[in-house]
Amino acid sequence: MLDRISKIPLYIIASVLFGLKAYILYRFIFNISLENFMQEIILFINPFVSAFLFFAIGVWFKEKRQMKFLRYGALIGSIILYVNLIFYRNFTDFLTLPVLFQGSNAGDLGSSILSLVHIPDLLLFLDVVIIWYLSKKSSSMLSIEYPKRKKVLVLNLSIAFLLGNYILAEIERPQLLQRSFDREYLVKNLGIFNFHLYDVAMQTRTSSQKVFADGTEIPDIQSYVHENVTSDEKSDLFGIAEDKNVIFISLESVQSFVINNTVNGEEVTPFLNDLIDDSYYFENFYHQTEQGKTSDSEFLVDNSLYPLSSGAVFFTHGQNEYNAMPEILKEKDYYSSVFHANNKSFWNRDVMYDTLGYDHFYDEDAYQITDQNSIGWGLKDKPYFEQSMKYLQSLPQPFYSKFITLTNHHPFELSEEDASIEPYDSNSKTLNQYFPTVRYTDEAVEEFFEELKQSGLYEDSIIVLMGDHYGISDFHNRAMSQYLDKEEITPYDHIQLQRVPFYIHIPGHEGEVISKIAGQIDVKPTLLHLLGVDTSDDISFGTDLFTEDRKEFVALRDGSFITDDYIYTKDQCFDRQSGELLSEATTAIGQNQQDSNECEPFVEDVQKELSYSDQIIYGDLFRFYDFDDE
Ligand code: GP9
Ligand code: MN
Repeated sequence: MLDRISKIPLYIIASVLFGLKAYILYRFIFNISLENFMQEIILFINPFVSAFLFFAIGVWFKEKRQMKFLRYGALIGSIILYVNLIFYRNFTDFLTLPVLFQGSNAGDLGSSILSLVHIPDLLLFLDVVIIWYLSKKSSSMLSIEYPKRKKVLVLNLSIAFLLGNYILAEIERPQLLQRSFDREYLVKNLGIFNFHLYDVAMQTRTSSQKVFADGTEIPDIQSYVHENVTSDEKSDLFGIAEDKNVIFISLESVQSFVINNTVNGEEVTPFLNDLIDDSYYFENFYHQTEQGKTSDSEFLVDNSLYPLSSGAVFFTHGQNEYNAMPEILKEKDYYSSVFHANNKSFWNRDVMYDTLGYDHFYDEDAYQITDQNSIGWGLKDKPYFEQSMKYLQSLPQPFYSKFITLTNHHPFELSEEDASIEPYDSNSKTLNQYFPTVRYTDEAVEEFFEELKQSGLYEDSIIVLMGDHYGISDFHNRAMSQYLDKEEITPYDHIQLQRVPFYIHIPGHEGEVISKIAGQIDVKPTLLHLLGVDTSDDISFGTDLFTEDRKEFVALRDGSFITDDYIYTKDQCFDRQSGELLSEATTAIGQNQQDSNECEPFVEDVQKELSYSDQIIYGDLFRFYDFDDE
């Protein structure tokens, strides 16, 4: 037996043994959720790819050292896996650097650690024992002294494997690394070790940016905010909802174009249409999210700061100091919570919600999720609201509770019995299916309103509804132009399609339709003012939507913007009302941008504002600023 094995170099044996162990661990102990066959395959491949990537480095060493490298490599690798396992048993999450060094999570483990160690865990070190034994027993047979050419070949091979793994992962989850949405996804697709490398790289980048900040940047930002953003004027509605509960509903992927619109002759959102009649409804309200999608919209709402132009700030800066809505409301004795039936580490929510000051996160573990009551991304919106009610009723009041719906998420799957309207008919399956799922969410919200009324919570609450971001991307422009009965979707139309519904429903108030331009950045000051909280000392970039004295533009994260009169995007300036192209920046070499560009005066301000917001986040500037003392 040993004879036969001896023909195989030890670094290959180690890769196979270690890879197999890691696979078993991922598949059966970490309980990583697998949604399709492709994910099964990737999960099977990646442990071997990572193991090979590491152990193949051994060929560069001489015999003795090679054996030592493999022995200790296997041991350290196993320890890393094991530490993750212990952490996972307690937190159902994977370790990250901040959690290890600054977070309270790892510290919490202290006393309970013994209960997390199980005797059969020793089996996890079986491969180390085998590798150790083989390397001592028959090191001369198993060690490989390759000529340089072969060493390079092995190296290339391991890189090729890694690349292959990465490409498969990208096909499964486009922009996996740039968007970095979920630790479980990263581990599932790339393995724990590559995930740790990625985490280290990301954290190093973040902390190096922080190192150069010292707080001297704040006065400039503050004076910009005072001059251009905040206003001393208080609206008539200031304090109107003092001490009321706030129920915030984030409507997954709902865009404004479905509101008061029909498909195949049927209303798409009958409930949301009716709700306009007794709510403040903002018809020119834009989402300002980027790659962080829902999490970006949450970030905007709670902080009135912009998300980042790439990556999800929930992930990259989840440990910064903020002055978020839950923290501010805590001073007014509000209890803040989030209801969302998804994996808690998605978008790093578990960590970020702590940072933002939420008291509790009802994640998927709080819900009874079965095959019957879920579709697509998870629990369907109707049972989700229904199951949330008991928790909501048990909360101390006043509360700030955020609900994040899920059913109307790409690829907009819906079971037949849940579909009240027929899909649209175009070349885009995505757009076609969008309408019935939006309708489903509309019905779920209607039922939720009923439940709120029955529970008696309704009267003591204000209910805020907001679309989080677009659901139909530019990729479906052809179908979209067909639906909107337009020849094509121009850059102007594209910006107008970034409008999402925004409602503030105050029971007993008539409300009104408000046409002024607005954005997600404005939600925080608007809500805080309704609750009677003075925000003049906050550093944020939004304005109370009920005051007259407002900032002149709504900036989108890519530098596009909307003013009362103009829409600017891709170096083109349009008339906001008519959509007429007013001027285009000339980019030809030797020519300067046209001075006649009506949008030009705002371009710089928008850039300045976005970069101030970025500075706050990259420099973690709020750690130098004491909001309480102001
Ligand atoms: C996931 C949900 C959807 O928990 O918020 O995420 P999205 O892809 O829309 O950002
Ligand atoms: Mn979303």
